[in-house]
Amino acid sequence: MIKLQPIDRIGTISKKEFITAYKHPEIPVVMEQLTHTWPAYQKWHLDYFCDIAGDNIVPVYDGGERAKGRQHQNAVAQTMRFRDFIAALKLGENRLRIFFYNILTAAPKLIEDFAYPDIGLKFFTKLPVMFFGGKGAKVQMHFDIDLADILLCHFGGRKRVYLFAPAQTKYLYHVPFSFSALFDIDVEQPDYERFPALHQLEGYVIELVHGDALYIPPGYWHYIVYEEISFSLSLRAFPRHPKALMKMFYNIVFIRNVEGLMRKLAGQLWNDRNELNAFKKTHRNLAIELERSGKF
Ligand SMILES: O=C(O)CCC(=O)C(=O)O
Repeated sequence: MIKLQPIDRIGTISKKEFITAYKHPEIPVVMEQLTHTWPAYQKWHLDYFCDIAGDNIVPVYDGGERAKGRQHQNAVAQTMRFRDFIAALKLGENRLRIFFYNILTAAPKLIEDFAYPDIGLKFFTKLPVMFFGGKGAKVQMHFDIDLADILLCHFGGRKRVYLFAPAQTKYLYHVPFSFSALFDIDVEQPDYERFPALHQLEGYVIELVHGDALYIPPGYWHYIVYEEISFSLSLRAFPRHPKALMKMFYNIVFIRNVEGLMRKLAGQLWNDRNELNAFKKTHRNLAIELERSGKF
């Protein structure tokens, strides 16, 4: 199996300790009590969301679909009323997810239910986004385009999160011009025949429960399995160091637009080429690494 270590769990932590022990060395951690004083900790259950935002029309994504032809993998699959989406989750729906839903614009009343914590991160308060999924839903391995420090505050049922540091990218079959690994990579049942580099992969795992706040350092890859219907609020702090800031703009402005243009022009050929190159590059680097270490 993939080499995984549990993420540290701490009750509370001072700003100074958080910066020294986790932020600067870029190590993930769960702060168990950070949300306990928020109204959200008591109030955030599915029925409450339906009361506040049940009639909102929400975009939903199909997490079970890979990129096809000219359609981007993260294209909106359909729109529906929020309460109908929740009803579908309760009936067992687990492919459709709500992804990156900005509650500041979509359901501003929810903003009263939490506070930006003073832990040494400069949060961007215009982008409190939420994610919802049903039991069994999976989030494909990816990292976030904005390279932000993320505080993923979790509510509802349990959710398993796997994290991999940016240094592990060489084992992750990164699809060029994207922020994702190859679609078929399943961390829980790795196919080592197709993806031998996964033998080298090392990362972290944690099971989040209601109220947990997970710190995800910049550029970390994540793969997520919803064990039960649940939802998370992501608070983000954008990079401040000029080099990281430039990388963020490069991702958002250059990579994303080139990808969009090429997908329009070349359709499925573009997907096929990038998937092939993800295999080629990963296996070439793996062979070099194994040869150097004398294992090949
Ligand atoms: O929890 C989820 O559904 C996805 C979270 C995620 O991908 C993110 O925070 O970038």
